[in-house]
Amino acid sequence: IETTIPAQSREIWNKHRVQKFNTGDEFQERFISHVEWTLARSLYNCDDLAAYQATSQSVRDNLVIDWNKTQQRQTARDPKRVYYLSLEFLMGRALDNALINMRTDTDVTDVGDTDETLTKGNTSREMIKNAMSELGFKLEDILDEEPDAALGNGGLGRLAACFVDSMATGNYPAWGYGLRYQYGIFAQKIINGYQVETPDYWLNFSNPWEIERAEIQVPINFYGYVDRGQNEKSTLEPSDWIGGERVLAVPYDMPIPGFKTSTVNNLRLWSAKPTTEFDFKKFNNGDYKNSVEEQQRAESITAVLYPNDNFLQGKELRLKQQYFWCAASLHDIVRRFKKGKRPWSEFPDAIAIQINDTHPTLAIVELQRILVDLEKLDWHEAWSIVTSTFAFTNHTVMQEALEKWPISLLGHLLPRHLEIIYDINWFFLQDVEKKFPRDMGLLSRVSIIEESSQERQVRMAYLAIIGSHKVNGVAELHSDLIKTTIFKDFVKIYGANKFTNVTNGITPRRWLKQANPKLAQLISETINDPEDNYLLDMSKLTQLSKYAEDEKFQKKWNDVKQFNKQRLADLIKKLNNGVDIIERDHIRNTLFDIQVKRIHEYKRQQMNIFGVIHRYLTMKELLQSGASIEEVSKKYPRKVSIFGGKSAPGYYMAKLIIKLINSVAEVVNNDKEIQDLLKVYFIPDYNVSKAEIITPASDLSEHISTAGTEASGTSNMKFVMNGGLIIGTVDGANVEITREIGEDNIFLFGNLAENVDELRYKHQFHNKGLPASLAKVLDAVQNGAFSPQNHSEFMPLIDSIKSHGDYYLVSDDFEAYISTQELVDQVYHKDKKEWLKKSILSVANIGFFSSDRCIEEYADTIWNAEPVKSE
Ligand code: NBG
Repeated sequence: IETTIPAQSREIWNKHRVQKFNTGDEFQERFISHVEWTLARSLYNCDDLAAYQATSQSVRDNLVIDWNKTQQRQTARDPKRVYYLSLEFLMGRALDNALINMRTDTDVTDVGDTDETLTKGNTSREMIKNAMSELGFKLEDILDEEPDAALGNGGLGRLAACFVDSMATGNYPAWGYGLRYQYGIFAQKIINGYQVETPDYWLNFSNPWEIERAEIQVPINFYGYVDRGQNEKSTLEPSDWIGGERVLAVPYDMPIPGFKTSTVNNLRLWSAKPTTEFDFKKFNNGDYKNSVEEQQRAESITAVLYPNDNFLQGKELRLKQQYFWCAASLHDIVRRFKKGKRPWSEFPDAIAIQINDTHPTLAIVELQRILVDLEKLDWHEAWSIVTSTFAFTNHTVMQEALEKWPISLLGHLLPRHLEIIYDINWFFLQDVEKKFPRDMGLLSRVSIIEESSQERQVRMAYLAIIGSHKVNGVAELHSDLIKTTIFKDFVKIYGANKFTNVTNGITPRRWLKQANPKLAQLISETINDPEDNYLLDMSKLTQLSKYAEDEKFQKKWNDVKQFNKQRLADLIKKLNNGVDIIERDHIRNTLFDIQVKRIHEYKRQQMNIFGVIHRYLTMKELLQSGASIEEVSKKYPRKVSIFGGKSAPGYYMAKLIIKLINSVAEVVNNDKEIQDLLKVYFIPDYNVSKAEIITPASDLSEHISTAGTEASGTSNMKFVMNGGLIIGTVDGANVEITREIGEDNIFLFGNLAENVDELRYKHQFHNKGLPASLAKVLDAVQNGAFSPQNHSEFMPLIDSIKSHGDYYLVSDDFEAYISTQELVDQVYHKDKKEWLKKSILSVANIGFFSSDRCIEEYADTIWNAEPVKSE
């Protein structure tokens, strides 16, 4: 590798080469030096926050050494590189994960001549825990000081975070590219039962996990016009995009350590800065204040994450974010490619770019612009390079989430890009016309430009398909659905091979080892894997099957669950102003029923809370008809219904669902008559670090979306990996989870995706009436049972079912839901052994859902990329 350091100086560099800390003692030395030098503190004023900072800095030092080596190795070997473009990376906390993944030099127990190097399961983390305790700190408290990096909304962003973990673990030369929002997803407060949003200024205490690359400044342009020259040259020729606004993109790098490997990859997040260019015109006009203000506005581009999940809010600033990030990332990618001095035709052999949903679709247009306008390649040659480089993942079939941008907005912000989009469309439609002559309907259906709406719009998903060589969905059902519904015409045009499936996965390092250390320990003991190699090969978990009915093992398994339920009860107590929701002695025989995810009508938290209300009303009826509390408890044994999740700030119905949950909790939790048989709790501010406590504590979790609406879901995988059972619909990845763990081990119910259209149609044109169970619930709600001050408060939730066509089919699935819940109660309380067997068998067979498997599939079938191993 090239360097500007003269040969004779290199010896000195080598002599003073930095080194990792490898022992607890060395860690302590490093820690103290960071307390003194980095934080300018000392023994006399080192609190938990400072200790967190100093620990993170020290761990980061180790990671940076491997980070540098990884980058040097990749530069030297020049393998095909993968770039994962995602507008969201919901990383959560970094320190504990780094402690689990990090390798010290002494962790290497067997280097040999194979590629495999092994580390002991717990060494780094245990070592640091002890070293910290000698320094006077408790590791758990220190870990708790870290704010979540919450640069995402939900599943899509968390998937990207799991993917970077797996790409590093699999030694792929792969970088993530995203935005460094100053404000992540808002923090949720619950005030009088309502969601209130407060800003998440996560960079408040500086971020030890990022490395600012202030020396890299990529200029990004907006607005202006295209100069077509004197003789009005064609838009297919190299064109000049002139004038407009200019901002700088500055990268911040986050090291991403793989597990049991020295590979440390990079997550590069861009931040917007004003240019230092001097605007003479403004200055001469005496408009100094305005020119400063304009410059300051630059920073607003990366100020805030848009807080919508599965919903497009077509704001100009959002489009600006998208272009800013795509242009900066491509500039970086192209610069790196050009260093290799390879011909342009080899670009797709050197680089694969995965676009996470349609948010990065402008990257396709930007690469075409770079190749045609700046590198002067012929249009068609350029386009063939572009389409061989990109691949596109679709994450939803829901109309309101599919991105469309008005022509006027796009053309104003990015005049040259709009021209390029028109030309891409023109050539595409010509091809279609050749293949399917005179099919005007088809042409207008597949055109990138939608003409039918009032404003002409650019359909980003179509542009993404046309600009990519592969398109994938995120679970089998979803990938089938996109081929038969929203992208049907494109299957006709391109053939089915362009479309594929890669079922989502999750990283078992964070979601098993880190979130559930007790279960991880039991597993590694049981399958005799003290070095935790099963976390790399989850098929090893099948060895648990043989203990599924072993009473001693079941007891240990149950003890772990009890511990985790206790841990969640502690968290809830803390969040609930020190008041217990579930009495301590009752935790053991209380079923923890959990639904945590974004609040969305299609995810049907409303059905869950209606189910809770149904249970409550029926319990009260039984009591009124003279039954004793013991008799009631036979039918409805102890249960706590736990909810959590954020609503988009502008999503009225979702916010009303949150309010209803809290109002029901208020009534139910204070009803002495039902004693402690039923409790309801809404956990405020659900996020990644809370999920790590919540997930391991479930007996049952709910994944009950209307069939055909949840593309995959990933929390379903997390819950099962932690020994919880699922109540769910035949939707998203639930289908494959069932296939893997066996249909005896999951509680499925409800209508199938194939029947949804017909059911919706019936609601529109025939009044089907409500099942009695649901009618009872809705009457109670309507009569103010949970809103005595304002009986009509929850009317919109009732109307959506009764009067507006019940789009999410709550009335169609309600009875099956209720009876399946009753079945759950029976198994849980009457046949604990059966329950534990199901739980053990589920974990034994969940290996397929490791994100390592996903990444391998992407690498083999889409990227054509190989790992780069260290030795
Ligand atoms: C979400 C889906 C989930 C899926 C994640 C990750 C969007 C647009 N889609 O079902 O709703 O698990 O993507 O693929 O956020």
